Amino acid sequence: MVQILPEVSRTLNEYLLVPNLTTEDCVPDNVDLSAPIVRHPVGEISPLRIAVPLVSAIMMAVSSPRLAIALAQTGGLGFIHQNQDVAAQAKQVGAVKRHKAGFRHSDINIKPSATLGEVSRLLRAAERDIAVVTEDGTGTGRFVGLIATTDFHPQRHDLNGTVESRMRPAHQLVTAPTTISLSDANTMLWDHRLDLLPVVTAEGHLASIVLRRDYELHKQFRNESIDDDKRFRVGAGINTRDYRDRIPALVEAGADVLCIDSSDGYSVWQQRTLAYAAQELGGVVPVGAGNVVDGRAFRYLADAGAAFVKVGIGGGSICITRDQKGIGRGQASALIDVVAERDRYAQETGVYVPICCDGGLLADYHMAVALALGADFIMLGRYFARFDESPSNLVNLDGQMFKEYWGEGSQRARNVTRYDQAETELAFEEGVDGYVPYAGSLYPNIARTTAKLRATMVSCGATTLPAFHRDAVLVQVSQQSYQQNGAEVRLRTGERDSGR
Ligand code: RVP
Repeated sequence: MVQILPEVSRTLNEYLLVPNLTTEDCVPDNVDLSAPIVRHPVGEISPLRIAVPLVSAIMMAVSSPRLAIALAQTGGLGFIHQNQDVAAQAKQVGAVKRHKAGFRHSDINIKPSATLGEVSRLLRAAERDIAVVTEDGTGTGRFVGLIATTDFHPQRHDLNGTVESRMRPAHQLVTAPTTISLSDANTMLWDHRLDLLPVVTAEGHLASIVLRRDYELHKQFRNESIDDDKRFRVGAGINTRDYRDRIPALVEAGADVLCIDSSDGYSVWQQRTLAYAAQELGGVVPVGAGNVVDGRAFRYLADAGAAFVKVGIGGGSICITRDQKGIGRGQASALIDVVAERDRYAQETGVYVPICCDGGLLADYHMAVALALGADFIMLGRYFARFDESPSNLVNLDGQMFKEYWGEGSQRARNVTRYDQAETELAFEEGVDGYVPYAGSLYPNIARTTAKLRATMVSCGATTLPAFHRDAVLVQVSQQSYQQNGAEVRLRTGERDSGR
């Protein structure tokens, strides 16, 4: 007979946290947000931990090497997507592992033939003061010069004039060769009083840039996710079809952790993939599995050896799985069920299997609710897609800046392995293709989000995530509260940070 679960399916949006006593030591600076990523004996430390419990979604529109590097710098972890051939994905993983900290891919570039008006708009949108001029306007084109907001003024210069007419040309600038070390590059920044040092190949092409701003930021990166050789940590998605080829290539490229990328992880295919990684490859790299929404599926994957289990079906901002297939569960209900099983499993077996809450987090405080409900770390797509560091295009729609963002189940991504569809074609879509409001660079956003998480935990009297799991008190909100929260107040200036 059909089974109907007694509980209503609830989302993270339906809960609020009730403060606990805050004591003298319970201050934001004392809050430790570090989290385990992979399974470990109860009472011991996980062999892979991160300082900030945020990881990027295994998606084309989200997890590029650039985003993974920025996220590792700030203490999180990026997962390079598997919706590409094995060699291409391994190359992206290798790019993160080989990245020399401090050298960054140039993202604000313009052609010499562009107008001053265009470069002015570009700089304003990106909140930057300086753009690199390359022959083709890309981050690897022939280096032609630099143009800064101090090089022109709308009242003095015709904005229809070219960038070339006001830029500082390459032959007048200090540049560095690609063989330079970071410490020498930083010395050049100071010796020559530069804000930006272009690193140029022997053929005259831009290789990377070193920013004075990053030198200052670097001192703040006390939380970097790095391995024993001081290389950035990076994760990668795999699937249940070509894992025999993909896993060895990703391990060879240096991936620190893998995750089976699937919308429904409660399958014998995942069990076989995990068994292959454990038996044939001797478990050289931990493999997470998912996604699941109940305790039965958690236990199945934990028994199969999953390093962590990812929770969430149908809640992603770009996801239409619930409409298309009627499959899914509210993220709060799913977490409550899976967390209870994780804790039972730990008691019975002595093994703690971390839980990743994936998708559908619409406000920063939803992360706090998910962690309070027992999640160990959070996977986010829409959140990261909005930043400079995500790989998608920045577009201007009616004067407002957006980044493109599309689901892995959309026609644009056609991730047939994630949705277990036929070889190359999607019979139907499970995701949409759209835009998310542009939110600038990842660094200040992560700082703001983690400041909020710390503040919430302080209010709840917790300075570690295990204490937060143990002590948090949550309450369900009523329909009436939603209506009251929605009461509109017209703001005097600008927009407040909505946390979205
Ligand atoms: P969000 O953070 O709400 O944007 O959700 C991201 C998550 O949504 C991903 O980690 C993945 O689990 C899921 N996803 C990705 N593509 C699709 C889809 O096309 N339906 N869903």
